[in-house]
Amino acid sequence: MGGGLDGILYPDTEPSAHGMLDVGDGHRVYWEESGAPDGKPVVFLHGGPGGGTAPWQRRFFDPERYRIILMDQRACGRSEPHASEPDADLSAVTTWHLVADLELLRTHLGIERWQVFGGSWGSALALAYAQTHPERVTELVLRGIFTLRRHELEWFYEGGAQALFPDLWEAYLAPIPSSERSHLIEAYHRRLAHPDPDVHVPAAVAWSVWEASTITLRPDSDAIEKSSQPRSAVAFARIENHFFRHGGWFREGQLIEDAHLLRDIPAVIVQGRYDVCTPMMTAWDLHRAWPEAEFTVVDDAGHAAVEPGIAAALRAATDRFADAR
Ligand code: STX
Repeated sequence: MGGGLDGILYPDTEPSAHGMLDVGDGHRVYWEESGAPDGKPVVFLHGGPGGGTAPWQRRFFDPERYRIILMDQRACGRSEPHASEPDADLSAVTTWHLVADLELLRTHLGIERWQVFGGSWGSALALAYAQTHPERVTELVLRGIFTLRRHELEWFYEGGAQALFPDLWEAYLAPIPSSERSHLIEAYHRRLAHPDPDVHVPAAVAWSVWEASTITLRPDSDAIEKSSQPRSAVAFARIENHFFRHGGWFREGQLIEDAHLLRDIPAVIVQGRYDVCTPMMTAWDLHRAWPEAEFTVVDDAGHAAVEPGIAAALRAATDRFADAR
């Protein structure tokens, strides 16, 4: 992914350091650093939850001006133990564990304050982190706003978005018998948690392919194919489903209600007009609650960070913030 972004994003650079940080509860998280060692620190928060990071995500930041940190959240990407393992235990994988992990990583790397950049689930985690530790955040760059309210989850996983993708919705429903289709997140949970790969793999693939095939304005066959690889699909689907069953461990509406805590943090919100996964209603609610944040709607884009108009707006934001201290 990211191949169509030459000319929009920066060239890729290799990490100058990487490691596994012991965050407790038996979890170790992968982190890496690239760009300028004495540059402005930024942390990239990946989506899902459960998506893991990828090298192209470094490319949103000028490698001569930014110290670029990527971290795979608990149990996905290169972090261990991995949620695809048969006996995976997700009891210590919650939003608030991830917020604490970011603080551990920040201090481990000797960083006082950093820019926080996140899209989709990454925007939810960025909001949760910044609302908990506002004094640690220099700027926020957010895309495809997702706050895990009940109606957001119902829209995408319980039946709203089928209005736009009835064909793909049939494949999402396929692993679930009709008697269980009134509560799809719970029905998926029973299959994803099942120890037998013949049960959890097809469910994980159907869940992940639904998401991958609806997040871009036009179908991205590469991304769809990648989303069906069993190891990453099982981790992605298990972790997402686990977070969504629990509403992200937020009070309903918490991330929007608490936006006032962010007043003093310079911020940019980038939202695709045709985002089917996290429709613009949520970004709009956040904009209304937090008018100080710059709000940009990209009129010819869906959800994904790789949509050209979205990528360009994100890069413009990080460029503008690059020399701020
Ligand atoms: N999940 C939205 C999200 O964060 C509700 C997301 N969707 N797909 C992704 O992230 C990947 C691109 C990481 C697969």
